[in-house]
Amino acid sequence: MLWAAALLLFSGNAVAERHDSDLLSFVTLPEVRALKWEVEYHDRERLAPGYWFVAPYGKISPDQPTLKYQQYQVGPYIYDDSGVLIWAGAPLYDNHNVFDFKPVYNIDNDPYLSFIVGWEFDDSKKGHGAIVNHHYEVEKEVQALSDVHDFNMHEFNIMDGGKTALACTYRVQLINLADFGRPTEESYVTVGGFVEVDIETSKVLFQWDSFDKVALHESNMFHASDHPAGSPGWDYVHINAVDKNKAGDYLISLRFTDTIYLISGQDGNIVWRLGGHESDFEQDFTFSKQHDVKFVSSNGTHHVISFLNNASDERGSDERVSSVLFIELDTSVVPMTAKVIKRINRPDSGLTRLRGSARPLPNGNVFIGWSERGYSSEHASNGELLMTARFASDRYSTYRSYKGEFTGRPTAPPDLVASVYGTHDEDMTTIIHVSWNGATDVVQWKFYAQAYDRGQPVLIGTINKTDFETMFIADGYMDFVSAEAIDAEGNVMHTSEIMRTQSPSDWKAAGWVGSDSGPTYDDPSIIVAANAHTDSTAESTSDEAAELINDSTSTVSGDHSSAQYADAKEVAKAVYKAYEVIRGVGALLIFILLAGTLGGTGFALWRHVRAGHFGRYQHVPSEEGLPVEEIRLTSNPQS
Ligand SMILES: *[C@@H]1O[C@H](CO)[C@@H](O)[C@H](O)[C@H]1NC(C)=O
Ligand SMILES: *[C@@H]1O[C@H](CO)[C@@H](O)[C@H](O)[C@H]1NC(C)=O
Ligand SMILES: *[C@@H]1O[C@H](CO)[C@@H](O)[C@H](O)[C@H]1NC(C)=O
Ligand SMILES: CC(=O)N[C@H]1CO[C@H](CO)[C@@H](O)[C@@H]1O
Repeated sequence: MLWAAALLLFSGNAVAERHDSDLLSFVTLPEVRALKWEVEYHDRERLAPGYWFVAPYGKISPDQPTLKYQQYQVGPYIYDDSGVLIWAGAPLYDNHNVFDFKPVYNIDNDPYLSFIVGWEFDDSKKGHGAIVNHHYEVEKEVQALSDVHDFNMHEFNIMDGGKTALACTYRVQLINLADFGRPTEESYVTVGGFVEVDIETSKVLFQWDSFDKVALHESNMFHASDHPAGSPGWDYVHINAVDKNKAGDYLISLRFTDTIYLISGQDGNIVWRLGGHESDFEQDFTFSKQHDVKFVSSNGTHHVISFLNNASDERGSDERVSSVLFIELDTSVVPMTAKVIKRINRPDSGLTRLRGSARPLPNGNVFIGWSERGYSSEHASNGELLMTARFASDRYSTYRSYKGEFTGRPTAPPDLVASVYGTHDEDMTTIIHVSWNGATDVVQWKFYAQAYDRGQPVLIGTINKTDFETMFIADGYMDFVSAEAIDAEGNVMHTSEIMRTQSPSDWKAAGWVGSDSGPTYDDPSIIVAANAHTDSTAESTSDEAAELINDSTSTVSGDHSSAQYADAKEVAKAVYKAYEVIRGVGALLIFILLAGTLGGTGFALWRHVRAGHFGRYQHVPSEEGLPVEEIRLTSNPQS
């Protein structure tokens, strides 16, 4: 009894530690275990077009590398708004934590992706900002500044034209405590600031920090009675966002002063403060511990800004629910005014203690990342809730989440895996899985097979793309399989490599009851033609050519004629074997002679196939492949 209970307890723990039902898995990309989503739609029709951009991580500080094999889970990921995976970006930076992963539209006419790559576990690398193009190639890496301990994880904000970027900085300094009435004492503090850097050279063009601008008493984190600290000291302001308007002034968020500041791009002075102890505005609302402060619009006198009012942090809560606020600031009046023009509360009435993001979308909707467990929501412009989503896993979070349109065109070809099953030559089935990591608008997949390595690829099926990975079931034993990704206009976007079909290593042991030598590949053109014929027998029983293949076993009723089908396969194999011989000798003439001696049934069928169903299947050009069909036609003495 006791040991049974102990066993139960033990197995329960083991399951809890190892469970992976919250992760996706793919035949084509077994190394990727991307997170699953739980999505709830309230009004799907009104969602903005676009994809989700998230960067899941387990914990912010990087893990020590291990020699054990690890699958890809952590890093930049794109999903569509049903939670279907579009791009698993973890391999790009080998499972490194990345932050602030988002689509970027202000560089040139193409969309880009930007994110912050986290620091190395042993601090050997400080992390960097990365810009990736729509082929998923790294275009730029902006390095951390030498005097900060890492490339800060909060912000990598690319300015119009893509020449410069804004980033937050943290730096350790010794400060005199005169502001706390203790002029004879000193403490270490971590000052918060930001830089505008040249993306090409990582050179600093503008630098600001709180050291001589924001006094200690503005902080809600440290107080006049606190003991002085050694390095790295008091994190007294905690900068977590920076943006810039057309006038060249910077908008920053200091989380531990509960204040948003406008910093002059001319001289670095504080132009105004919103919130905190020293707000310059008459305001009809409060906020605290805010995140992701951004300009929505800004002219000389009026600004609209958005931010996440988490109203909460690790130590406690100031409000019962976190919210996103859109605030209109009028700086042309005295006193200046700040008014809430939109407030969107967290849909589950929860509190976002850490992190988060909020962005208006082009159609007026608002997309919000509440961070923990990837919890995100989309709202209509009036705040109405349209959708919520979160990771199925409670083991991951994302610092921010974004939505936006994006066209991904990976340079790497689609990945394809094929395998074959069956017990007899007549019941062989080939299962094909295909995916194309990062491709955004594949509409269909076209599948091809070849009769032998240099054979002509024959179209064996066209199906709609259904998920990240699409499965296709092909009749017969297809080998040398490939797939084309097709866009909405029917254009070929890319073609996979030609893959050999995986088969059981011991057919007999696996249940094979056919010939001792095991199954042989089918010629795809014959299978396709035979299927096309049997599919259409019902409609065209009067077809003159059909008589030629009429034998005593065939049924006139038009159901799937297994005899014809088996014949077709026989012919396929005969032709295939003949061709194998030809290839060995290398003489077309011999092939013609050999082919001429093949059974009349085969040729009758062949002629029927060509006559009655020309155009039912197609070929794609092959570099090396001989045009098999044409050779056979020429070889037919009756045609
Ligand atoms: C700025 O925007 C406000 C509100 O839209 C408008 O009333 C004001 O005239 C604008 N000022 C300038 C200088 O364009
Ligand atoms: C494939 O997609 C097209 C376009 O969306 C649709 O009309 C068609 O019914 C789909 N075919 C299947 C088999 O689902
Ligand atoms: C096939 O042959 C049978 C028996 O000889 C005959 O009754 C039938 O009409 C033929 N069917 C066709 C399609 O010619
Ligand atoms: C509405 C509300 O409770 N706002 C609070 C936000 O946080 C600040 C600072 O912590 C509080 O002073 C406000 O009361």
